Amino acid sequence: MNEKKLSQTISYILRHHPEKYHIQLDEEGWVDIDILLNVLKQKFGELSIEDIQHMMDHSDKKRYEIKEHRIRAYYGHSLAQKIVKKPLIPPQYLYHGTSKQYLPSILEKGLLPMKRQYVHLSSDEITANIVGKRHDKNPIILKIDAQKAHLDGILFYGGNDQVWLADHIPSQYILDDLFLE
Ligand code: HQG
Repeated sequence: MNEKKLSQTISYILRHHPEKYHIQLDEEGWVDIDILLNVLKQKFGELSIEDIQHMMDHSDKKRYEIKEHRIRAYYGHSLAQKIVKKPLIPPQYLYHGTSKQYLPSILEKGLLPMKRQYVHLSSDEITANIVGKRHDKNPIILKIDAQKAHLDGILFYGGNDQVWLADHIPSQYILDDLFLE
C-alpha cells in the first residue's frame, strides 16, 4: 500500500472533488467511511478502515479525522459546498508561511483564501515555515495578531492542533516583525 498516494487520493476526494466519485459530504465535511472505502477500492484494491487509520497514524500531518464510522478532512477544502466550521477563540498570535513574491498583494488585500474556502494559519513559526516552503525555498513568515482580529470580530475556526482557519485576515493584523529565513 502506497500510503502517500492513499492520502493524496483521500485529500482529492474529501477536500476538492467528492462529486467526481458521487460522494456527498455533510455540511461539516463528513462522509460514511464505507462509502469512501468503496471508491478507494476501485483504485487501491481491497482496503479496510485499518489501512486508512495506519496511514493517518504514520502521516507527517494530521489531515483527517475518523469518528463514529465517518471520516472528514480537517482543512484544505476547495469544493463549492462551503464546509461549516465552528468559530473558536484563537491564541494571541498565529503565523502564515508564504512566498516573498505574494507579499505586495497580501499587504494590499490581506490574506485571502485564494483557491480554498478558508485562509490557513499555523499555530507556530516552525509549522508556518514548513507550509511556506511549499511555495518558496526561502519563505517569509507573517505574524498575525489573532487576538486583536478576534476582538474586532474576525472569525477564526479550528483545523487541527497546528492549523487554524479564517475567512480573511485584513493586512492591519499582520504585524511588522516578519521573520526572514
Ligand atoms: C497566498 C497544506 C496573493 C498564501 C499546508 C498562500 C497548509 C495570497 C497561497 C494548507 C494572498 C495559497 C494550506 C493575496 C493569500 N495575494 N497571495 N492577497 N492571500 N495568498 O496552498 O496556506 O499538506 O492554498 O500566502 O500545510 O499555503 O495539503 O494555502 O501562499 O496547512 O495537508 O496564496 O495546505 O497542507 O496557497 O496551505 P494554499 P497554504 P496539506
